Amino acid sequence: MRLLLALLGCTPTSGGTDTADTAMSMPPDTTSMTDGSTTGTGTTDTDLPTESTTDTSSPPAPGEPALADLVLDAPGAGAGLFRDPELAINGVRGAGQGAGSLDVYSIGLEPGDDLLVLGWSSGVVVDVEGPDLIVFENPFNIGDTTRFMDPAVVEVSPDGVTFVAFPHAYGAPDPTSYSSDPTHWVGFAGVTPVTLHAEDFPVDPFGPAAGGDAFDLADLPPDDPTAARVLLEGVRAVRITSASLHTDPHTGAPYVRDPVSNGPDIDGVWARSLMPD
Ligand SMILES: [Ca+2]
Ligand SMILES: [Ca+2]
Ligand SMILES: [Ca+2]
Repeated sequence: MRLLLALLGCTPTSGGTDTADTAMSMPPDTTSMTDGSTTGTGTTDTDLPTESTTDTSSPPAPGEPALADLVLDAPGAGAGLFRDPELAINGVRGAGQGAGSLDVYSIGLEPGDDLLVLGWSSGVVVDVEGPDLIVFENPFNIGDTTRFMDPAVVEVSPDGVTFVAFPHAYGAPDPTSYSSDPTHWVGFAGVTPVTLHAEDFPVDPFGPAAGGDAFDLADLPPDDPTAARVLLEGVRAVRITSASLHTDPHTGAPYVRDPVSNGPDIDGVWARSLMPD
């Protein structure tokens, strides 16, 4: 996010790419997770969820869209800009096509600062017709041809321990090189700019005007036992990690990332429908 601010501050010219100072970029992480396309065993501690202090004064009725309002794990939380995980559950405040929200919690790329896990105090997320989750990160367009993105893998869990990833694939012609074309990043969060704003543009988070990246529980790998549990029991936890910490099966190496990307910045996650836990 510091780099995002640099980007915003230096008002890059149209069509420019990678105009931010790359001195702060880090080498590709060498502690890659096992690719999330199959069941992974999480190390998340969900014992001490942080209660929400969002503006939702009463719990949503069963079946109503609900903002994730529990921080189940945020190991990088601390003092400083964008290190307060409350910003990932306090409502979505998108900044439109050309700017990134600052109302975000920034996930890092290093062990101990590499994930965010959210949940819902009022129930579990269930599979209904169409998308079930929308993840709002803060990608934005730079001129007409380039989009700054922090692609992220999204995983769901029935118990906060075992996770399964939504299918994702990097489809650039050269998968060893980063592409700022959002159509090359399929099934990732952190790709679509956000227009939804809790106060200024409070549209349906699942509507076409909101932005964000949609995920459908029906798309989980059908033969995966964790996916089967998710569909039966519902989603108790959503885990978000940088794509660059996962292995691209096409290359056997971590998914490439923009040299100026330093991790996803999560503004909020909405669920389409909950049922009581
Ligand atoms: Ca669905
Ligand atoms: Ca970002
Ligand atoms: Ca937020």
